[in-house]
Amino acid sequence: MSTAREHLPGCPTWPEDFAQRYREAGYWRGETFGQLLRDRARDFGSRVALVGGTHRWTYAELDGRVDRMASGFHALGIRARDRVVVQLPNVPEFYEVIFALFRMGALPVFALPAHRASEIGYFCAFTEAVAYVIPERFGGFDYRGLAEQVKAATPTLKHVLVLGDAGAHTALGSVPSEPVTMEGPSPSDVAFFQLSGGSTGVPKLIPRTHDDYIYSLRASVDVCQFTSETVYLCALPAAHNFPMSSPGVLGTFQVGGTAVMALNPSPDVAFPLIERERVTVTALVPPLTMVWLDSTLAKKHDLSSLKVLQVGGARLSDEAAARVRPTLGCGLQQVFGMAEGLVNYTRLDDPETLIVTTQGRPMSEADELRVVDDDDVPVAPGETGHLLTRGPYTIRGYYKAEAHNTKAFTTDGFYRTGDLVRLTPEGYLVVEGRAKDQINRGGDKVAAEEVENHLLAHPSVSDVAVVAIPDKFLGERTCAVVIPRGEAPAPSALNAFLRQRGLASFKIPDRIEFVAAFPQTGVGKVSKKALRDSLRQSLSTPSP
Ligand code: OOB
Repeated sequence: MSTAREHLPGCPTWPEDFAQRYREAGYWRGETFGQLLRDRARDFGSRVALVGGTHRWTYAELDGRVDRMASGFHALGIRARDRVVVQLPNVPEFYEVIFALFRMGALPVFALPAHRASEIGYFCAFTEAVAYVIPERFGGFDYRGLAEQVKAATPTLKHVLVLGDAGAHTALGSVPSEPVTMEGPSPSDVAFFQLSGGSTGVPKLIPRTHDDYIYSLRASVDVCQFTSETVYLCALPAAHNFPMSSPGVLGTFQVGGTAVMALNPSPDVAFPLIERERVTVTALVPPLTMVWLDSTLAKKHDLSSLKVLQVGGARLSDEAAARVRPTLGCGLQQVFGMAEGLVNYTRLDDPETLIVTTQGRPMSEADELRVVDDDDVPVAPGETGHLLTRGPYTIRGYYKAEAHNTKAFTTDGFYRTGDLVRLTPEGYLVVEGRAKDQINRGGDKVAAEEVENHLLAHPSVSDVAVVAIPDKFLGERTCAVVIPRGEAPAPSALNAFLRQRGLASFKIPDRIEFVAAFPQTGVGKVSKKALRDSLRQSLSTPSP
């Protein structure tokens, strides 16, 4: 990557001519997250920014808390560019922590609550993290033990900060201190790392800059018509790119609106919050949309404030899409996005057929799209092909992944999304499938190779291929097809093995099948396509 300027070592950025163009066009305005919150506190000080648990923080309060948390982090020895793995559920403190890190130029690494020792250990080691922020417990899981294990294995990790009872670690509540003045980061600096759904053995880290991400917020709030009257319900995990910035909670802050945190996206938690806080917009993945559509609770709560339900992360069926307005009484917006950048939205005033049958169009006129065949040659209009994209908020490379970047990006900087799409005559995208070796489990992304590598470590596994099998509810589930070494082990033993290795539970195979050999392609590679086809056939045939 000769043209890429290096900021934080290992983070490819945009070539200077592109950066200049994006600045001149007004996409990158030289803003930082620390300043953004300061400006909102000035303009909307007494308005409520965040609601969650027993907290109701105004913009002024949030801004003050962020200053004190940043000073506390500084007192602990955390400095600009230090990496901090943040693994918090949907609590207001999530934003207190990440804005404090933004303000001091330290870099959050956004882990999901579902991640376990395998993922967290990797994030901490790979980024040489100095701190790890966790809740005491969440979803029946005690994170303090996990932190103990990760800390013992990661020499750089100096602090474990716990929301709640800290046990042997440091209480997050004890960190804030009197504000001191700190030099902030520069707008072109990397602000944080998002995680890639990935298709390789280890998750890839996505460096996003203040400039590029804040532009994505501005473009998002514009398309989605967020205003200071917007009340956004954050029901998906706050660390994920969708509820973070499409337009999500950060987009809500961008315009001075109110974000409401739901610890759980289920109707019994979300519906009362919608009613009580007069929520106007929220975002879900397709399986949760089905749960909401089928919930009898919809009639028991006043959901009339809800104007728009955004759905994305995985393909929503046209049938489910058509049910949203009649069932929930709100509009639907389809969102096809990726943590690497590009986000497509159907527009609020689009004809219902476009909203129901497409995944929208790019949010920015500066998004460049190519739909190409296997040889990178553009397909005929309307044909299905690989989606490539480049633009002012799409990364030019993953963190410290030089070899992988040469495959994941074209030489002229287009990101290979791995998605198979078709463009409609109106210029809207329809997601037709996927070329990347990934299973999309209702929005949760599982990299086949990552699970395969873990299974290969089991003494009874000679070879393994992890593939998607169709599923009515999740869209896809994972199936591990195993060639055993000797006698086949019990599937439950293999899954227990994976759990013991600390793999997030959404990556544990839903099904394990044993075979004597894999179907092969012409050149002798495992044909995952043939495997999927034969599984589909055998699974749809009722067993005798
Ligand atoms: C979102 O981000 P990621 O990084 O978890 O996953 C991105 C991938 C896409 O490449 C595509 O394969 C799939 O998720 N995807 C969809 C989709 N939205 C995402 N596939 C079909 N239809 C859709 N509507 O998932 C994400 C990030 C920002 C906003 C929304 C979703």
